[in-house]
Amino acid sequence: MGRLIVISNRVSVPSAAGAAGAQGGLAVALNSALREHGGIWFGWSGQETEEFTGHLDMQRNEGVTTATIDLEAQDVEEYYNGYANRTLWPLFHYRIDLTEYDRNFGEGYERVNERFADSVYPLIADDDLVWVHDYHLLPLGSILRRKGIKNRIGLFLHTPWPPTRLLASLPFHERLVASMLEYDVIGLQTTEWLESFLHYVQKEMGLTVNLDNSIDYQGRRVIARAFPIGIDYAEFSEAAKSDVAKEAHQRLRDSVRGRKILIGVDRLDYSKGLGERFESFSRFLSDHPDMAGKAVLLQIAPPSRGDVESYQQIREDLERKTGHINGAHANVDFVPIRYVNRGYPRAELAGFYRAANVGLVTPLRDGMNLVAKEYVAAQDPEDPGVLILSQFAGAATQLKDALLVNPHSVEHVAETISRALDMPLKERKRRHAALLASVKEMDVLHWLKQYVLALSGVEKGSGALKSDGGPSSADPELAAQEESATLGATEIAGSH
Ligand code: GDG
Repeated sequence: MGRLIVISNRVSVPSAAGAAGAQGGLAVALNSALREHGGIWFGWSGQETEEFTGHLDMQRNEGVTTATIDLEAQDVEEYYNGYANRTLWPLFHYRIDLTEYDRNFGEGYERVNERFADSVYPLIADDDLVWVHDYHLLPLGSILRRKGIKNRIGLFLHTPWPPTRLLASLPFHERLVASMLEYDVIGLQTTEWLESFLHYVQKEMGLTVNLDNSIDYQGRRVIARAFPIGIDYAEFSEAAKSDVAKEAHQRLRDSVRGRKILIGVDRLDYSKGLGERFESFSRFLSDHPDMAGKAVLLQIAPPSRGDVESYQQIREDLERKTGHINGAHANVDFVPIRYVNRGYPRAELAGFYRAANVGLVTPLRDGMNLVAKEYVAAQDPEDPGVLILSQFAGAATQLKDALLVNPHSVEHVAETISRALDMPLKERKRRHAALLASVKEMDVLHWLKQYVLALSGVEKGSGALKSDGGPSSADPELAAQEESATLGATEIAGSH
């Protein structure tokens, strides 16, 4: 089998010292996948240049080869801050109220997708599997096809797929989805998003979906399937046992002096339901005067996409809300919400999860949610905490032994917090054992294998193979760069 060429918006590889900051879920998963399978990870460096050059910076870090390009400021504004994060992200998370439609964004999105295609093209050898990730790059496969790439090309979408009626509000929606049908495999996180996608192609494009969920389009067959992503269980449970984790665990426990801990860990994003979560916790405190001063919510929320106004807005809202709730419930030696706008290394995070009696994972809409799985993996099986999970996270389809909640209902979440804190050890152990079995079995390697199996099982595109033979061999300069790629210090950054 050929190599895996992974393409995502951002490339983010941990340094030898370990991840020091916030990495988005996609980055964490792709790191594990590439370490296992080998190949190249291509994407934007996160850097801006005055003029786009297409220069590829190749490095080898921690067993993963990366190839990155810089983008122009206008690209970043129109493609990343614009179409990706002000149009598609809110729309795909059902936030049509926040969705902005701007022709320049659309043009920037297409231009950057072209630039990605031009830059990655020389890296692709005949037998490589090309695996494109996420909403930033939906049309990339079709551009690569236009350039003559006959390889197997797959897409995996990390976000939800919106209902047809919402998607129909996007100008040129049909063109966007039609471009996706140039992939061989379209992977979604859950059957709910899959059904939504299939509904769109049937209702809006009049296509027939076969019994195996494949779609016939312009003489080609496209496979659409759910591949629920998991965490790197082996890596994370090791991290949870490390000295760093133990120290973080102890530090947190000491700091709360015998109080119960609830934990939330999320990129600062409106889809994560942080405001509703804070209000639910406040309601819990109001409804249970006996718990006054006895439970603390630790919310870790590293800032994300700070150039986009709706993210500045959510940050301000949360600061106001935290101040308000803390003002109402604090006393001289107790502050109920610890709201922290920074990231922590993964091992510390694992220690914090383990110290917490309750994991509060209450997004309003989430493709999967890896935090829920990390919380489960980090628990002590002999005295585990309780996971409270939104029914609107993709993870809810797998983690059925969590306490599932409607995150919009402040009362329901407040009652569930009370139930979680009172849950007898026997029930906690039973629920945790079931959750752990699922997290372990459906880990990131399982996801990787299932996807790669599906993609490699596809018959290679019809028509002539690429005439120039492909990458390392075809382009001596790139081959040399690839070979000499050194262990450099790559900046850790969220891939979103
Ligand atoms: C997207 C989709 C889907 C967070 N704070 C810190 C930190 N994190 C890490 C977590 C976790 C990851 O970021 C977040 O992953 P999620 O899955 O919860 O959410 P998104 O970032 O929105 O990810 C999502 C995912 O892609 C994968 O397909 O599940 O639905 O939205 O791993 O631990 N990591 C560190 N410090 C932090 O402070 N080191």
